[in-house]
Amino acid sequence: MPANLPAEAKSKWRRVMEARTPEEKLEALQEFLSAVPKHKGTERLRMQVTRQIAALRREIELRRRKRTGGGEQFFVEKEGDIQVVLLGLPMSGKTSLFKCLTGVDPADTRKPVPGMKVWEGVYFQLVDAPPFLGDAATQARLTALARNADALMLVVDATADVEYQVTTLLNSLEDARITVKRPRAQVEIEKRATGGVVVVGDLEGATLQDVISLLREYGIYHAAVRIQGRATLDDVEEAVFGGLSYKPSVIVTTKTGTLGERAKSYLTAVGVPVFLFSKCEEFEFGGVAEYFFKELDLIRVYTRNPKTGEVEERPVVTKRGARVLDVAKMIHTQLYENFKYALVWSNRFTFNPRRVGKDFILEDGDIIQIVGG
Ligand SMILES: Nc1nc2c(ncn2[C@@H]2O[C@H](COP(=O)(O)OP(=O)(O)O)[C@@H](O)[C@H]2O)c(=O)[nH]1
Ligand SMILES: [Mg+2]
Repeated sequence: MPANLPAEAKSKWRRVMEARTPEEKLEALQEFLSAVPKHKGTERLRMQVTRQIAALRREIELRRRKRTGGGEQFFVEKEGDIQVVLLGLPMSGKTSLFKCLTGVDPADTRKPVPGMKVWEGVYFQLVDAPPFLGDAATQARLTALARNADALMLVVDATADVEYQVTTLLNSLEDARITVKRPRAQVEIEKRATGGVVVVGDLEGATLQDVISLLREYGIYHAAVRIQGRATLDDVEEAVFGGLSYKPSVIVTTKTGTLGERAKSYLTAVGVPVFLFSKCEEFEFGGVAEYFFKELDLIRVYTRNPKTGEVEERPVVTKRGARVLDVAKMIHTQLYENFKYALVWSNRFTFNPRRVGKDFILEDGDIIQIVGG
């Protein structure tokens, strides 16, 4: 990573951060890039900045077209628990897969079309997206759709060139700083007006003071640095240049029940789970759903009606680590405001139910009854 950047490059990076328009930013990025020395240690940074410049050029082009009435942004309001966008080249089988899973038959997919699929009480909102075309405008709109989603299904025609299709999709996502594989560490830097530098999460081989000094070199004096996993100083520095956004993803191959050896070995190297779609009734959506659910670090909590003793069929879906009070808030503000204690049924207890307080941490499958005062 960008070890030992000269002071000149660092000060040029400040100009990038201070840029207020895409045009200003583009110019500042180009100047920055020319100030970065070329050696092994800066290879990744240079590649990243090059991609950023390419993405920005596309954004500027898109804006220009919009002004002349050329296009609009794609956006699908989230419904259900997990939003999954289907991406693929034209005729790759997106709409067939979408129809199979949701029962919805889109008449027109020049705009994204949503549908719902339930798996074990979890509501997946699937979005059949327009196809990836070669043009920059479509690409920008589709990656914006992907960025807003929780997870992605990359749909590829197994009777055509699999490697070409997957690399096209992955390169476009990468240009938009979206990764389909879980990074070792995820670092997010939120700049603030006051309060100094605060680190939330674990550092590896670095101290808070190291982070403070590093950020100061980039002209950042106040920021919240949030880390998932364990981040090195390099990971933090990479986040200064715009962090990666992780979207759990699967590849779905279509139109045949078998894959050629070439396609198989290529897909293995890509390293995301692969599912075959040829006959609708044989498609293993359960495997896809379970993978997303796990990668997104979610749990299901079931609520029990105190009057009838019945357990609601649809669980509350929330992040692992959620406390009783967080779930109370999600069910009803009244339950939250009048909270006294809760009863929890869980197969990890020897005796059920257990009476717990507001900070008790729930787990997948727990049943909860909230008692107010
Ligand atoms: N034989 C076969 N044809 C398929 C399969 N999935 C899609 N197709 C066909 O491939 C074409 C493109 O499919 P479609 O779902 O519309 O692709 P989209 O453009 O990605 O939405 C259509 O003619 C489909 O009937 C499949 O599993 N088997
Ligand atoms: Mg389609």
